Amino acid sequence: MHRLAALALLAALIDAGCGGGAEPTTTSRVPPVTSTTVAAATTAASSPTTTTVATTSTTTTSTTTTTTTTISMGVTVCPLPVALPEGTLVFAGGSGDFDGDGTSDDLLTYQVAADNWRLRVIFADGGGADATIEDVMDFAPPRPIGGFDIDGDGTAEAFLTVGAGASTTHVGIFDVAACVVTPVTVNGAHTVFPVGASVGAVSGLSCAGDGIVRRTFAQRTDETTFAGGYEDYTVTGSDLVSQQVVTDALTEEQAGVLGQFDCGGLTLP
Ligand SMILES: [Ca+2]
Ligand SMILES: [Ca+2]
Repeated sequence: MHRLAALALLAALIDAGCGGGAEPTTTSRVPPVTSTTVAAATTAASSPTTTTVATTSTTTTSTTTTTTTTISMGVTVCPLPVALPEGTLVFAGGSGDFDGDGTSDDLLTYQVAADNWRLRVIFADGGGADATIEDVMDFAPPRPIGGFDIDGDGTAEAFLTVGAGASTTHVGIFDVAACVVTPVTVNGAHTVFPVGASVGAVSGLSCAGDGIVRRTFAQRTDETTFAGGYEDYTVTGSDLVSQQVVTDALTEEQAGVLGQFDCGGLTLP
């Protein structure tokens, strides 16, 4: 009896085990989760890759375009100057930033004919600009001095000698703007500032870079006394406009210091 009951119980357990085994199989088949995960991972991995590549090339193109635009708008390139014929008498040596681009440009003077001299500015990028130098003394060829920004606008004005006396050097000033070199004038006449000193007279030129150009002068009145002072000019474009003249009686020592050329670090050649 016990044996039969045990067999019946075993048979019942086996039957129940086979029927319940179908459940876990179904549960583990919930693979929708697995396949969804794979599909999502694949999509997510390929999407960003494609997007990143597209973004990179767009940025590069945009950067290149911007740079080109800046170059074409920010720099004015002056025409290349005509090559000087072989044998041309040339004086070089002065420099300054005449176009305000932060690079040093060169100055030179050259002779076209016996009484025809010209000033040339050669910009750092190779372009140039020329102007005729008038009021030149035959025995004193004009020579470049260099550049100094007398009005503080960021571009240097060109200084050169335009002649010389027994004890003085004559200094001329040219304005350089938009590839054009223009003589700086006073009352319509080209600037010619004598600098130097003789026994009886003293003259000088100074500029502080604040838009004021000062001409100094003194004339001996007797053995120990001079009459002299200064005249201040303001700069308007390429014109110097006289603002004031101050004169007084000076000692020989006071007059002596007026005979200087004092514009930045420029020195007479
Ligand atoms: Ca320059
Ligand atoms: Ca200037």
